[in-house]
Amino acid sequence: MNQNTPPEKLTGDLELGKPYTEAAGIPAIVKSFEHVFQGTNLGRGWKALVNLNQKDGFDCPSCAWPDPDGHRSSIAEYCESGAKAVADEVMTKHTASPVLFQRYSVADLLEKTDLWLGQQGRLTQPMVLRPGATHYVPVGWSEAFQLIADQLNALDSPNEAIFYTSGRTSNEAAFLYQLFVRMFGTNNMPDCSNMCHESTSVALAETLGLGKASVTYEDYEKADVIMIMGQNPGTNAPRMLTPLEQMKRNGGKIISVNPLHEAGLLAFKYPQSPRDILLGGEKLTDVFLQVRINSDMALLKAMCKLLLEEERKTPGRVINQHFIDTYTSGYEAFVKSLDQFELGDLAAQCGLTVAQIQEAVDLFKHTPKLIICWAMGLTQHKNSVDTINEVINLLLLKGSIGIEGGGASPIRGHSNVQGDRTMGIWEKPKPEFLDALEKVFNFEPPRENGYDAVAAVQAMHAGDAKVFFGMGGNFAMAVSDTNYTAEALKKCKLTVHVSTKLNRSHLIHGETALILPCLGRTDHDRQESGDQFVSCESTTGVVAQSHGIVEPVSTHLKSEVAIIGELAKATLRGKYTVDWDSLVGNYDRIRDLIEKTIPGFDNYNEKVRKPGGFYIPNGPRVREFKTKTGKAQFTVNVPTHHELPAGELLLMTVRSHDQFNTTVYGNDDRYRGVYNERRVVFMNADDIANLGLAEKQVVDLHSRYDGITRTAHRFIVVPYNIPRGCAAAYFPETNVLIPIDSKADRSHTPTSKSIAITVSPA
Ligand SMILES: Nc1nc2c(c(=O)[nH]1)N[C@H]1C(S)=C(S)[C@@H](COP(=O)(O)OP(=O)(O)OC[C@H]3O[C@@H](n4cnc5c(=O)[nH]c(N)nc54)[C@H](O)[C@@H]3O)O[C@H]1N2
Ligand SMILES: Nc1nc2c(c(=O)[nH]1)N[C@H]1C(S)=C(S)[C@@H](COP(=O)(O)OP(=O)(O)OC[C@H]3O[C@@H](n4cnc5c(=O)[nH]c(N)nc54)[C@H](O)[C@@H]3O)O[C@H]1N2
Ligand SMILES: [Mo]
Repeated sequence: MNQNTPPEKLTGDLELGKPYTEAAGIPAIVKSFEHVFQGTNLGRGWKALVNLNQKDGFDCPSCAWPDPDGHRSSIAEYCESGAKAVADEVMTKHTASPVLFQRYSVADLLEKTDLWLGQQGRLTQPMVLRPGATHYVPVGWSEAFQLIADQLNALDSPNEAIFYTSGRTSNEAAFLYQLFVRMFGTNNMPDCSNMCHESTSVALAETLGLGKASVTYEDYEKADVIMIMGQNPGTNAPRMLTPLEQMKRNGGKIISVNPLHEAGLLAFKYPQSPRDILLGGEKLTDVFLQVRINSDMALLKAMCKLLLEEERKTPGRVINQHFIDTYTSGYEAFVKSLDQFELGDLAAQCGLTVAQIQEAVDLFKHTPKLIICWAMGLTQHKNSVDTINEVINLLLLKGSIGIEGGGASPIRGHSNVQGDRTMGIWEKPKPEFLDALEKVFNFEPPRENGYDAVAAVQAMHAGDAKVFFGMGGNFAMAVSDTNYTAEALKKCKLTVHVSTKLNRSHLIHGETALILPCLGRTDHDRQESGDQFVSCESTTGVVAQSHGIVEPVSTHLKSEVAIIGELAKATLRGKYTVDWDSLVGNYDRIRDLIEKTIPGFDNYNEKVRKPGGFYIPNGPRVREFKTKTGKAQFTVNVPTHHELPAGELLLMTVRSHDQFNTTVYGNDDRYRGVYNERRVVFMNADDIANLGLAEKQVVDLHSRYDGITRTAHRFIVVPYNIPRGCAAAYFPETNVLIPIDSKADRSHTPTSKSIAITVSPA
């Protein structure tokens, strides 16, 4: 039994049904309402739903999908996942108040499932776990700040502290947070991006000069072809299905590249369209390429080879030579490198035929209006940066960057993960950013790079870092190698979490631990100058305001901005000239400072008040590429071929339909036909037979790496439509299997989607 993971027990109630062949529709609406109203006070739940993603409401905390630029549904721009995330935050039947912590010791709470922990409701008061204590007890805010400040100031170096950020933190809080951390003296600011789209940020910075999407919301509807790679939008970005449906109605085509036939890729019923509900929804995918795990680079290379062949057949119609000559560099070397690869070999690596790949290429060979979308299926492998570079090679061949209806579209996860980076939450800040901070705030920011998420764990483990401060998130469960990470956190002098809900990271603690409860996205935020709003940046780079509307569950909650302000005052003790109280009292003043420091935020306070917000400048969108060569960069990348020994499978760790990252809403994964159990492993029926296993057999999963075997106990075998040699299971339960130093080259993202495992009867 692993002591730090969710209990490795089975519910004993697993039911298997048929996987869905469409997403949304009536079941999703019903589910949304069930989730909002179950366990909530009716008025709060309804109030929250009608204000979700409205121009004067709050930004949905569930994902970073942008809101439509123009029309918005009058009921709500919501989806089932958003409704669940909102319900999770506004739920009031229970609260995780001091009574809960009095009743259960930390050891008792560790025995509970993540589902149970989340169900205890919102945290209501700051809590402290003193050295050697068994229970968390209430603590006053000022004592809590003093305790943190004393520990921080007692460190031998500011670099012994780590300041993590999850991606829900607003622009205002993020800017203030990084300012405080840099004034304290370190760049140790790992964030959830390190485990998420870091490979994207690295690849796009190398190739396009900006680590962000080059498309706008309208481009999705105007595209001729959208290729969706390694993403499950039906569960993780359901509002994306609305423009996809619209583009299909406009005659567009969709190619899906995924080892699984995810429901949301197959067909969609718009939950707010009576036509869809009566007549059935829109078939979404035209060509489905069921690739093996991490064979996407081979697929993209095969596509590029086929495009070049097509160009020979119809010169001038396939490749945009003018774009290539004017805006790119490295084309010749790239084309030459393709000669090393045989089409048949590349297709075989993917588990596809050349004819299947040709069918996809035929859809976009004569149009540049091609968008490629991707998410975790592309970013969490060892060679992810190279794979994403290959995505860009294809788009550059077609001249699809900087045109209407075309471009690169990483789909970000957390609702403000992109904004947090823009605000400077980054362990590798750009010199220009630090120069601006120095000028505006008259101090010398630290210049050396800090720890990313994996390096932070290793530093704590080695005793080089002693204080862990988490602004949101659930670091212990999110990062890889759960047991190693737990050992690392337990070595700390102090662990602090600013949180809305109870989670396992509060229970895997340092010598002293603090939980600081904060307002969430839905909560009304009042400060000295009156009601405040915050702002967030979507995946397409729109910055818009978010205004909480429900009364906070407890008068003890503080906003993240207020928490940072108080902490900065206590720690820095007037060392710098920032008037933290004045900034906390009126967030407009923070936005004024952001405007002074970060390019693209001119007239921030005015522009952010416009309904729908504003787009921040984006070089690639206007064909300005701030790369080393000043041009968009073709790159030469070599595909990795996973030749696994007999008996091994390549495991990808994915999200179920009933979770938000480490927050488990329920034990179902409706779209995949799994009910009442999360400890399942999806396998190909032939692999099950070959390994001498049977449907519903209970097995252990093992990964062997550098001579160490890691085991995740008790998973139920579920036969599934997945390529041979591949397997899937849910995170965070499987994070025990991923070695801490198994990470992507250059981006250091844990390899959560390619872990070699063996399976043995439990
Ligand atoms: N409801 C809900 N919404 C969410 C989240 C949530 O947990 N719940 N999380 C948010 C966050 S932070 C993020 S980052 C996003 C995540 O959104 P996704 O990236 O959609 O999330 P995953 O479940 O990790 O799904 C990865 C998909 O990639 C596929 N895949 C895995 N390996 C490969 C591969 O090698 N190649 C290809 N082509 N496909 C592969 C899997 O089959 C799966 O469909 O969602 C955000 N939105
Ligand atoms: N094996 C495996 N591991 C993965 C992944 C994977 O696909 N496979 N995905 C990775 C990805 S993409 C990501 S983004 C990370 C996610 O990593 P994190 O961002 O660290 O994790 P979350 O589960 O999103 O964090 C949930 C907690 O955030 C707190 N919270 C919620 N809202 C707020 C708020 O408004 N303010 C504050 N202060 N706290 C709040 C709540 O207390 C809740 O318990 O996990 C990564 N880990
Ligand atoms: Mo993410």
